Amino acid sequence: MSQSTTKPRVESRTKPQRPRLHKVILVNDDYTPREFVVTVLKGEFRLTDDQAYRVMITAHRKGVCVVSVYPQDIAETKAKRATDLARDKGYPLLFTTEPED
Ligand code: TYC
Repeated sequence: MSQSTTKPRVESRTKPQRPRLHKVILVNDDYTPREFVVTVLKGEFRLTDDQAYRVMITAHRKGVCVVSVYPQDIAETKAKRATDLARDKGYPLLFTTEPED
């Protein structure tokens, strides 16, 4: 009877990678009041007054701004909650998510 002498390889060649983080992106529109955007950024994303104003004004001037990065499920939940807050008030404000590079 032949026996295998190959040692089982227990270590993988590459280290397990951490799951990629996802960006939450704030999208500009012409209707949502600036103050409301700042309030949502502070409440949902825990930004300071100053951080929230800077993110809002960057989106206002450039069209979009990255708010923060999180694991995918947290990014998607926060983007949805923030977008839903705006919908409740009748504003078209939008937060999207995408994988970090
Ligand atoms: N552009 C809006 C206004 O002039 C303000 C605003 C800023 C809306 C950023 C959305 O993501 C946004 N009232």
